Amino acid sequence: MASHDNIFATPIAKLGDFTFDERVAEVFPDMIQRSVPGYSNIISAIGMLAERFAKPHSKVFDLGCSLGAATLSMRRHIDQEGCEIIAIDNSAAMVERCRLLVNAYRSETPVQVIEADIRHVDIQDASVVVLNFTLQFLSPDDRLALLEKIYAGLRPGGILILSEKYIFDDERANELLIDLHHDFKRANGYSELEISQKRSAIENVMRPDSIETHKQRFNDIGFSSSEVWFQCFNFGSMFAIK
Ligand code: GEK
Repeated sequence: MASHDNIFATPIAKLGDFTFDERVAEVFPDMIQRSVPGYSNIISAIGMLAERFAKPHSKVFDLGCSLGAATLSMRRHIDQEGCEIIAIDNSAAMVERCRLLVNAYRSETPVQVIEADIRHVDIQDASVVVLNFTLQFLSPDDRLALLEKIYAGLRPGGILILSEKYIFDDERANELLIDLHHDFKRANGYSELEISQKRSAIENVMRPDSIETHKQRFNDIGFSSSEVWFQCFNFGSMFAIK
């Protein structure tokens, strides 16, 4: 059975900023399932989108791959000669486990798992790029620079899939969606203490954008179409097509 996330279950005297260390990597599948509404649906649909958009002799990038859930979903669906998946994360603990999981199954589509900072990697000849709950951890300037680099590295007709936590300009709507997310976590067995300690730890490392900000940025960069294709409470996923 997968390890249970109880990282924030007991009072932590000095709450540090959240990091993707050994402890987090160990419980990650449990943590993300119980914390991100719609996570499994999004993972499945990323496979379906990759099946449509992956092209022969092109590259598919999974940026901030963690344990490779999106990579594995895409690998199950892609059937294109010469197509290669490149999964990247800068957490050594995640990359080590991701390699084990990727190597546990055989497939015609090769996967490279690379330990690197996605702000500094080369993106070229891509038909699909996935940022599944990763962009939100970068600073606003880095977000724009990364999205511009992705746009430049995508083939015409290529797709970016961007899943994020959102904020909403309407304060009442924003509060309601945050409350519903907390209800979701309670329903999944997280205590009040866990919810509030995780919130404090993550607030310093994660500053969400609104859906409008994402759309405007896609437009300014030059993507020809973009849309929200999934939303549950304050979490969702968009695509942007070059
Ligand atoms: C999934 N996509 O399961 N460079 C590389 N990796 C980074 C960087 C960076 N600059 N910043 C953060 N990360 C996954 C889930 S988790 C989302 C993604 C979450 C990595 C970080 O190490 C972590 O593994 C991942 O981005 C974010 O489909 O935990 O909420």
